[in-house]
Amino acid sequence: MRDATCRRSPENPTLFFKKKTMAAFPEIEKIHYEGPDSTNPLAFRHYNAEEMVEGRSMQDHLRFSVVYWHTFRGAGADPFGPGCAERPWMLADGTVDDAIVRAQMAFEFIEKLGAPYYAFHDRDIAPEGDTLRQSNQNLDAVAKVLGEEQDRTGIKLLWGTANLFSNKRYVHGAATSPNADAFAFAAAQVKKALEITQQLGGEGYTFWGGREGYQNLWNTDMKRELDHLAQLLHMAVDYAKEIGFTGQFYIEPKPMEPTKHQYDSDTAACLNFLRAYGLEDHLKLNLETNHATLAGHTMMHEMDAAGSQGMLGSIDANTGDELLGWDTDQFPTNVYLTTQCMLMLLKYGGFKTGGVNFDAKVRRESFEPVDLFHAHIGGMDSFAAGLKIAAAIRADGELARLLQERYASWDNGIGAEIEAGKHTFASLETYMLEKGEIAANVSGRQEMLENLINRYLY
Ligand code: XLS
Ligand code: NI
Ligand code: NI
Repeated sequence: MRDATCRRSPENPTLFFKKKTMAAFPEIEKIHYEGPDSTNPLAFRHYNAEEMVEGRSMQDHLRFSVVYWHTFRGAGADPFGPGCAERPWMLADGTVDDAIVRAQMAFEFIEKLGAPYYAFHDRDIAPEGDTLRQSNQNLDAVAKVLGEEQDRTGIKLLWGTANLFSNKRYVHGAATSPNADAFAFAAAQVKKALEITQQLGGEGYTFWGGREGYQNLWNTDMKRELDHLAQLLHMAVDYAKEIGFTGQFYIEPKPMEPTKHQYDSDTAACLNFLRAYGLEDHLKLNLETNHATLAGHTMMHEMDAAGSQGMLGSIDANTGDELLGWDTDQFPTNVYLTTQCMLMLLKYGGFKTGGVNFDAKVRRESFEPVDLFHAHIGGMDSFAAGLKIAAAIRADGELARLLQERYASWDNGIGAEIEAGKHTFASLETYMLEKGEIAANVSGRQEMLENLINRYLY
């Protein structure tokens, strides 16, 4: 095996230099668009970066991003066994040198795939040291290389974030921990992660709750924990201002896992939280499909809920397993789903700073490096197909026309008057007393509309 011959050992201290020149995917060429008739599994059939859709290139619509955590740090561990994935960058002994090699290999992957963005947690890119100071130095060393790789390839950072959930110090949460020192450590970590994100030109910064929730209300002061979470976010907003970081902040809803209840459980809960604490002008939502389904919603619902409030920022593109009840974070391959996502995105004007971020992992059984390509190609093609179908639905206009028609009673007469604020309970009582009964209701025509959508799909 290629890996084995390269393993660093006390007898072979020069391995680092060898590894540096090693390609992680020597047998894989750059992935190209070959069109819908292609049968090449390592080619795009729908994602054609330069192709124009609604006056914008596919690349600019979709802004695909590869995540560092699942793709370059995940090895397929599950509750029943350790990771078993073959990953050329996991010769690893956890040093900064290894992290640097991994960074270079990560960029080889993203470049061959042709995704324009990536995203990371601080602890994905560099090992945590024995002290905060050491961890920060490790981050600086790897960030320097990431910067060089960005310059070399033109790949950009969609967003950065801090891992405030893996280390045991965060066993009770980070910002919402009963231990004030955990809050302080989290604040220091976010400060540094923000600096690194800014240094790398990151277009955003994401807060996902991690362990910000509770397992048991008997030991939880909910109000105090929510206040603290808001305080941490305000500190981040203040610090961004101080250092001139102009990227977009996001909060990523998730209802449960790892805790049984997370405070940022869904779009509605996040919006309420942001507004209650005066944060609504500073954060938008980063919505993830599998989190939406865990919350008992569809992704389309979450995107509409956020978009309708001007809060749709970015999406973590993945999907759950229909038969499993947890966050399996699989790659999205369902074109019905991607069509819904792209319809919502186009409806709300597309991404400004966000992107289609593949917060997704290959399943444990897909343990060969090439599976990472298959997974991302499938996700990108599914979203590209979804984009084309969504654009066709919009160009045709039939769905929009039927929707408009359904609300026609609001376009003039009493509906228009109510919308214009011209009525009160008293005046509506008078209106109804005179009229006696409402105008006839019309069928919702769900089945017809579902058939209409299928017309664009097949
Ligand atoms: C976990 C989250 C996480 C965030 C980033 O479920 O999706 O990966 O996207 O912290
Ligand atoms: Ni996510
Ligand atoms: Ni998830």
